[in-house]
Order: sequence, then C-alpha cells, then structure tokens
Amino acid sequence: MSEVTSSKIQSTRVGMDAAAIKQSILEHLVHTQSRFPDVASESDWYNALAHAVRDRMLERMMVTAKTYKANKSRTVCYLSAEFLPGPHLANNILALGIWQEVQEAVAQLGLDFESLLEEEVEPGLGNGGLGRLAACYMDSMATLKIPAIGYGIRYEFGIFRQEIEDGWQVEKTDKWLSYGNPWEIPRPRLRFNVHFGGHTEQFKDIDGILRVKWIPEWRVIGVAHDTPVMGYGVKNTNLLRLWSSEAAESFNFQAFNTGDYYGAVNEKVTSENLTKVLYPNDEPEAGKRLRLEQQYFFVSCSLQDMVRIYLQSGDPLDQFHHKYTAQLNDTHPAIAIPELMRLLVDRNQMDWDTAWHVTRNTFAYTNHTLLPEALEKWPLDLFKKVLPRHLEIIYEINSRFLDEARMKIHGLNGHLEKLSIIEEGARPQVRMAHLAVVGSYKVNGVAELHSELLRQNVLPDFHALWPDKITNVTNGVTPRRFMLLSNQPLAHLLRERIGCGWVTDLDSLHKLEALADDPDFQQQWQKVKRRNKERLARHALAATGQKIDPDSLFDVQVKRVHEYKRQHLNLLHIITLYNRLKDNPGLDIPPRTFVFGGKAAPGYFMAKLIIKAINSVAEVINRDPDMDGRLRVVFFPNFNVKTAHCIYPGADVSEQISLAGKEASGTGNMKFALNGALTVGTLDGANIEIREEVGKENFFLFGMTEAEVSALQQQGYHPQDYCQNDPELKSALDFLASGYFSHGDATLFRPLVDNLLNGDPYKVLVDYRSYVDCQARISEAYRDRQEWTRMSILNVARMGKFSSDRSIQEYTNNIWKIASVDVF
Ligand code: HBZ
Repeated sequence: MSEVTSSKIQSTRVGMDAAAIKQSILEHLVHTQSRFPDVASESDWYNALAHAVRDRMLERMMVTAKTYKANKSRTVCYLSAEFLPGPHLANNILALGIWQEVQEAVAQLGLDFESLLEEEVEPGLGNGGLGRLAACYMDSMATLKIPAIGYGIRYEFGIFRQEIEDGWQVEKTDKWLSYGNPWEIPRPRLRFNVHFGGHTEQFKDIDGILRVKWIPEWRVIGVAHDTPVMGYGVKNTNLLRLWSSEAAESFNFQAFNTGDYYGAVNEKVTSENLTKVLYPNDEPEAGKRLRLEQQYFFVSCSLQDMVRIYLQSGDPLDQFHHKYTAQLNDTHPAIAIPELMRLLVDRNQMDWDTAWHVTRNTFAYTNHTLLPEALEKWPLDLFKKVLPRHLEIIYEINSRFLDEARMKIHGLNGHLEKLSIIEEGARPQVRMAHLAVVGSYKVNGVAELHSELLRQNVLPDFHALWPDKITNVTNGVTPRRFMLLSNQPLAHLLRERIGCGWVTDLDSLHKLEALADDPDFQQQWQKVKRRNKERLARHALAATGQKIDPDSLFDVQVKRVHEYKRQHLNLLHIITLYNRLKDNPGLDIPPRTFVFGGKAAPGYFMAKLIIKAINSVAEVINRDPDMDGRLRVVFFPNFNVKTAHCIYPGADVSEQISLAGKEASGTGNMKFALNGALTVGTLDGANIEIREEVGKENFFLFGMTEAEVSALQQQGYHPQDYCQNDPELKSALDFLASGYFSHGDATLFRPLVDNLLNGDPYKVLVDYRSYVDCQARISEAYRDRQEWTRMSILNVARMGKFSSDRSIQEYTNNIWKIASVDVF
C-alpha cells in the first residue's frame, strides 16, 4: 500500500523535467508562499523554487531511511557542535542532476536564476574549518552511500555577520532564520528532556545493588529539525538532525506553584536561550557555563535519539556499538562519553564493565588543534554545578583508567598525573581531550604532521600506553561544492576535455597532466581564470567599492584571522613592496592585488587590530597615485561559504603561511589549489602533503620547519635581533608604528608592533626574509604566463587526494568499519 502511494506521489508532483518543475514552482508560490506571480518578490520566488527542489528530495530521504532500517545498517553518527553547509539551493539542484531543467523552468517564468540563488541566507552554524569539514563529510558520506546522521545544534543566530566600519570589524547578529528556512523539516514530536544541575543520591535497587539517582534541578526540551543531505548522483539522502531548545511547561515548579506567572515565563526564556547563539571560537572556554550546557544539551538529545532508534530493532543494548559508531568532532561533544555511560548504567541498569565496553567501542575522536590554549578544559566546580552525575562518572572512569595505566607503565607514577582526566591545581579542571582519548577506540589528527605531533608532543603518554590508538586521516573537501558548483567555467572545460568522472573520483583529474603543455588548452585555462577573476572583481566592487584589475596577480588570504595564521606577515610583505615602489618608482614587478577576508573572534584584540591594520594600509596604498596599476589591497568583508564560492576560483596565489606546527591541517589550502591557485606556504598541516602531491617545483615554499621552530624556541628567541639585521623588515615595522598608515596616530598599531618586537609568539620576524624572497620568486614566475599556467594545471591535476571522499573512505575502512548501502 505504501509503495502505491509513493509512486503516485512521484508521478504527480515530483517530475524532473522543466515543465514539471515550473509547475511546482508556481504551485508553491501560490500554496506555500500565498502570492500571485504578479506581486511575488524575489524572496517569494526563491522560497517557491526551494520548496519545489525540496519536494524532490524528501521522498529520497524517506526511502533511504526505510532502506537503512530494513538492512539494520551500521550507522555513523557525526557529533559536531558546528555544521557549516553553505547555501543549499544550488548544491541540491546539482545533486539531483536537474541543473538544466531548473534553469529552463526559471527562464520560462521570466526569472533570473543567479539572483534567486543570491536570495538564500546561508546557515552560518560554524566558525570555520571544523564546521565546514563536518559539512564536507556529510556530503561525502551520502555520496559514498554510508548511512550517517549528523547531530548538532540549531543555533538561532549563527556566526556573527562581519561589517567593516572605519577599518574595524563590527559584529552584527546573524538572523539567518528571519525569513524562514525551507530546507529543514521540524519534528515537533521528536523531543527529549535534558536535565541539568541538582545532586545525586545512592539507593539500593530491588536486587540489593547499589545504584545512583540523579535529582536534577532543571530541564529543557530538545526538538529535532531535520535537513536532508543528498549524495551526488545517488539516491542516498542522509540526515542532518539539529536540536533546538524549548522550555518545559512545568519548568519552574516553584514559580508555578506560587502563582508567579512572570517568574515562570522568564525562566522559559532562559531555556530557550540555550540554543540562541553560536560561540565564536578563540575565546577562553572557562566560565562559559552556557557553552557547557549547549554541549551537553545536543549530545544528550542525540544519544537519546540513537538509543530510541536502536531499541526499535529489538536488539539488546549491549550490542549498541555494532549498530553505531559516533565520531566526536573535536572535544565539544566529548561529554557524550559519560552520558552514554549514564544512559546504560543508570537508566538501563547495565553493569559498569559492559557499559564501558559498549561506550569505548562506540566513540572515536578527531582532534583539530595543537594550540595548548585551545584544548578544552572545564573548571571542576562549574562542571559539578551543571552536571553533577557526569562528574561522578568521570571520576569513576578516571580511577579505573589510572589503575589500568599504573599496571601497564609499571612503576612510572609520575606519568599518571599527566594522563589523568582531572588536572589538579588551584582551580582543578576536567581535561576534555583526555576524556575523549580514554573513552574512544580511535583518535585521529587531520594531517600527517598534525597526527605525528599529537603522538609526540600533545598526547605522548597516551601514545606510549596505546601505540595503535592515534592515527591520521588527512582532511579533504568536497569537489561538488568547491569545484563543480563554485567554478562552473572550470567544470565546463574539464567536462570537454576529460569528462565528468572527477566529480566523484577526483583522482581522475590526473588526465589533465597530459594537457599541461598543450598551448591551446593553456589558453582555455587562462580564459577560465580570467572569467573567475572578473567575477571576483565584480563582487569585490559590490562589497567594498574598490575596483580591482583582473590583469593583476590576485594574491589571496582568506581564513579566520588569528596570530598563528600570520595575516600580519602578509601585511609586512605588502608594506615592503610599497616601500620598494616608493623608493624606486622604476621597479619592474607585476601588478598585484592582495585580497584578504576572515573574521576575528569578537574578544580577540590582536586579531581585530590586524584587520584594522590591513584596512589602514589598504586605504593609504589604494589612494596613492604612485601605486595606481601596481598595488591594490582589499579586505573582503564577511567571509563565509557564499563569498568563498567566488573567492577561491579567482585566486592566482593562495597564502598558507601559518607558523610550522600550528595549523592542524587547513582546508582552504585545498580549495585554492583545486581551483588552480599556486600556494605560497610553510611546511605546516596539509601544506606538506599538498606539496608532495603537486610537486615541489609547483609550490612556493618558505619558512622554518616545525623542528627548526622547536629548536629556536628551546634555544631562546630574540625577535629584535631579526629586526636589527634586516633593514627592510625594520623599515616596514617602523612605518606601521609611525602613524604613516593611521593618519599620524603613532599609538594605534603600537601594540601590534610591540607584540612582534617583544615576544612574537608566532615568529613572524624569523620567517619574514624567507617569505619576502619567496614572494619575489612568485613575481618572477608570474611573468612567464605559459609556465605559470602549466604549474596551475599540474596543481589541479594532482590534487585528487584532497577530496573529502578519500577522507571518508579512510574513516570508513580504518576506523568505522562500515559498509555502503545502496538505495534504489
Ligand atoms: O579545523 C580547524 C583547524 O584550525 C584547521 O587547521 C583544520 O583544517 C580544521 C578542520 O580540521 N579548527 C577549527 O576550525 N576550530 C574551530 O572552529 C573551533 C570552534 C570552536 C571552538 C574551538 C575551535 O571552541
């Protein structure tokens, strides 16, 4: 009976030809948007189109769920506090394979497809690389037919919108849900209680076994919102399930009982605040009670949901880990470990050892950072207030773990302190990374160097204890969004010359190698780049009012603004070029446009000052008639997935200049190279692997190695020596400090310059000379357009490794041990 119904629906409502799509759009305009065509706004048409596309996804989603259920498929649960999917509409149209048909339908309605796409406000539910990686992995899991659910938080306000006022970053609220969200399906009946606070009590159960009861103080309700994630060219459509918080009716028992209606309602507002806003990263976690509550909230909802689905099968809970593997995207969801223990032991009366076996075989943990200050720790007193039962469970986990470790590393008591999940001290803390390592069956870093540094420097004692636990899965990015969708001129050229196989088999880009020296192909390649640069120039003009010249070399650095990523090293090079051109107007160097983009955490003073410095230098350079046609600097505001679409394809040079040993992997580096930009980079994160793949002659390398950085740190680093010994460096720093770029204000950039001269934690001054000389090689190389084009082609041809499909295949084979499932 259900089969009959679904085929009927398909034949009447979800035809894939242009006429059917056009009809759907019109129906949704009237029946969903309640607008006639003659009065409909662009936004109404966007929503009607989005719904028409969505209709064509939902049946696939239901059939997928049904197939997975019938097969009792092993499923990946990707637990992440952040997902940064980017605009859905165009991506979904591509995945459905109806690009032409939609264009035709839209054209017949007299609409402009591009401006409809522009209407979409992207869900900015992440800070940067980590959130975007989660979205790439969702795309690849669906495409590789891996049963998966992404679990996260439906923040009402995502990452702030960045505006630039007087050169400074100003944060504006990201009201992405204001005009509704056609891509999500609210599931108001799929809701779970999540408890907080209170205390615990011991009691004996009917068998006389001592058990613990948690008497919480307050609760909130989590409600599911599902977004379908379609695989490319397959029917598999997985789920992104995000939780939003709602108040419980009987929220504040006390206030209701005493008739304090306003008091009760006020507390209702507090519950709903839980998922109100995404925390920008790079801020100290400690004391951010709401952040801990967010983490527990989404993890608890997700695990309860997993248990609910699992119990439908009728299988006993001690087999839970056969049905699921849960990937912890950094430590943000690591509280899942004690939560699963609680659900098994307290709620389902499982014995500790069995529960621990299940738990330890359910979770795997991905680490994304080497920066010690970014490793999550929660003050014990705060933890106890919010999650008293979980703290007890963590103590128990820790005590049993330390017993195990004591036996293994016989006699080495000193090590135990370093291994402990609890850090002692004036204000004891829970080390979330240690909890994640102890409670997981595998731990991985996100690039070879990063994983090696995890083993050697960050978690050496754990590595000694469990030599097989820490492994590597180098990050990847989806070629669907970051080539096919965002670089259509390139995709067309590739289709003509090597077909379309690369979209799901990125290694087949290798076929381009044979064309790298072909003059005709090179010319077409240049045309593609030229078109993309023109597009970037148009967007830059619209966003900044600045005109940039597509004939100049586009040198681009877009990523979060952070000292370790060294945007200020780039800036010192720009000031150096400026000084050279001022001192020697006849200097012959190819004209360059420097493009920056990226957000700084609102509380991170130095990062915000770097943005101001970029804009101040830009203002002087762009106004100076001597620089006309030679040097331009623009700061592209509000870098996000949408703006990224036009930035990566338009770049000639990709700046990947972090201090070696600081960038876990980077994924922007991959997106640039896949779009034919040449990298100027250090031996850091995935840069190393990119260089290995594309060939060292096709990569502009500079700077210290990680070993050199460590050695210098050991021996004692004196930044002022570097300044004294390099007149160009000294002059660049002096200029910045002098007020030359700040209308004579010699105090404005003093903190930035002082920071470099007195400490320079990321060794900008050490790598300066090597960087500036490398940039000179880039200028020389750019003069030979044929050779440059050849290098660009070879970069793309050899980037196959960096598809997120390869990463997911590695997770699947080496960690999750999960099989693909066909959906018909
Ligand atoms: O994860 C990034 C790494 O810096 C980058 O090297 C790597 O390529 C990428 C994917 O593996 N890390 C982040 O993006 N981290 C965050 O966004 C973050 C968010 C919330 C936090 C801390 C960090 O509380």
